Amino acid sequence: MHSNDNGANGTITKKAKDDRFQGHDYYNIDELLGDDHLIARDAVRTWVKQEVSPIIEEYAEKGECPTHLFKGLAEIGAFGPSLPVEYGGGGMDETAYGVIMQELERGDSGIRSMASVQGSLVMYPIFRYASEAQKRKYLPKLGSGELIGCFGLTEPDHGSNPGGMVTNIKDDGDAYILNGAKMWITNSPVADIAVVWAKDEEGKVRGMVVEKDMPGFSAPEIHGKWSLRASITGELVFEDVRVPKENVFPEIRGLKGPLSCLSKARYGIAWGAVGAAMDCYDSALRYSLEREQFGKPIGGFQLTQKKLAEMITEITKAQLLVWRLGQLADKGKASPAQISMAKRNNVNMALEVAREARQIHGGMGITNEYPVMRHMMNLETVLTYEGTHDIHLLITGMDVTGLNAFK
Ligand code: TGC
Ligand code: FAD
Repeated sequence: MHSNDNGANGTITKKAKDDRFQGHDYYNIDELLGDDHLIARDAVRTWVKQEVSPIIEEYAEKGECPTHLFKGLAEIGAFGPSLPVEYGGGGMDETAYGVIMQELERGDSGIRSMASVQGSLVMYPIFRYASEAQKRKYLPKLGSGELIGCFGLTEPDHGSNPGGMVTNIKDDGDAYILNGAKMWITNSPVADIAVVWAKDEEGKVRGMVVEKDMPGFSAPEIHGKWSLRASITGELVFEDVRVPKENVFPEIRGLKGPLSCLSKARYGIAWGAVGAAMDCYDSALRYSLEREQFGKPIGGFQLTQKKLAEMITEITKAQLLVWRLGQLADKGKASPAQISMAKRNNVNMALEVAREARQIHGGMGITNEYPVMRHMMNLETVLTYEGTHDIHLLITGMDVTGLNAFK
């Protein structure tokens, strides 16, 4: 695609140089997207450039979440882009949701996490499983960022195997009494509400909305993360919390409740990871053209070109994977196993790209002058949360063999 890039004397023209950095759309995937997708994509890209890029290194270094961005995220429609407008969403399709996540994660995985959790793990379960009264009570305020939510599934002793959870509810007249603890919960210390999954007296997994002021509920922060440092993570602790029965999702029973929400969020992560990879590639490509060693740009060395060529090849394959996944999702035909394949492939791809990009930057690659080390550290979390790399492999394995490696 860059065959006409050389000037008369074989040097790279300024225009060709600029063209090289247009979102790295090597296979003209823009042509496969609708106008509404491109408008949403460009609006979020601009917002990220203006609001996220100038501050993100500082927040990541401090280990602090830029909570002031919640409002802006709401304004650009990042919370529940594919949920109906009357329930606080954006009324767009799944592909639009995907490109929005891609652009947010180009900024930072933690910023994409803020939106993933609010839209896919808090608004989506309330939209799908709560009573009409609960939907009306919570969804518009979540969509506008007036309320912040979190999602509690993982426990200290039950991560990959959430079915083993011990957090439980007991019937007590007009309320349930909730006891237990959740671990590694994105946004929990700043959340107004938590969507919590707990077992009832029959051992069935139930979902419910717990409000931060309910006596017996606390959400201490987890400190010491070297990854996703601009995202706040905490626990959820429940000590005889009285949860009114109207806060408990009336119909849904079993693990398919929370797992259906994970499908929604994993889909967004598969797109998001492409954004993080693009940002690393972009930085590495620029650096390789500017940085000179042995009297010429390091981009002129074959080993650097190998790295860059492999990076853009893998990014392009990942773009095509999520583009097709988006089509399937828009028809309601994306299976959980297809989503697992895309989440696993694309996050791993992004991590590999980040590592290669870090090498191209040499020593500068470990500093906060460039975004690659931050992306690389973030992606270690992304590889693990929403189902680890190996859990998604086993989901694919189960899908293709029909044999369940988990039982
Ligand atoms: P299993 O018996 O296979 O399934 C139980 C029921 O659930 C159904 N199901 C799904 N439904 C919708 N979407 C999915 N992805 C589904 N996966 C399974 C399944 O059909 C069954 O339905 P039914 O009607 O027969 O009852 O369950 P299992 O206990 O054997 O577990 C399987 C396994 C290991 C794949 C599952 O537990 C799993 O995915 N584990 C990984 C846990 C995980 O991903 N945790 C994520 C926590 S949240 C998080 O990380 C948020 S990070 C947020 C951020 O900051 O961005
Ligand atoms: P474990 O399940 O203990 O796994 C440890 C290792 O064992 C992994 O490599 C895993 O792949 C491997 N393993 C486990 N079982 C098998 C098996 N059957 N076969 C082969 N290998 C196996 N959770 C939430 O509920 N809400 C959130 O908002 C949330 N946010 C998070 C934010 C951050 C920053 C992090 C780090 C995690 C977050 N999580 C959240 C939790 C996340 O989903 C879990 O960390 C993840 O599911 C893995 O669980 P675990 O850490 O307990 O690891």
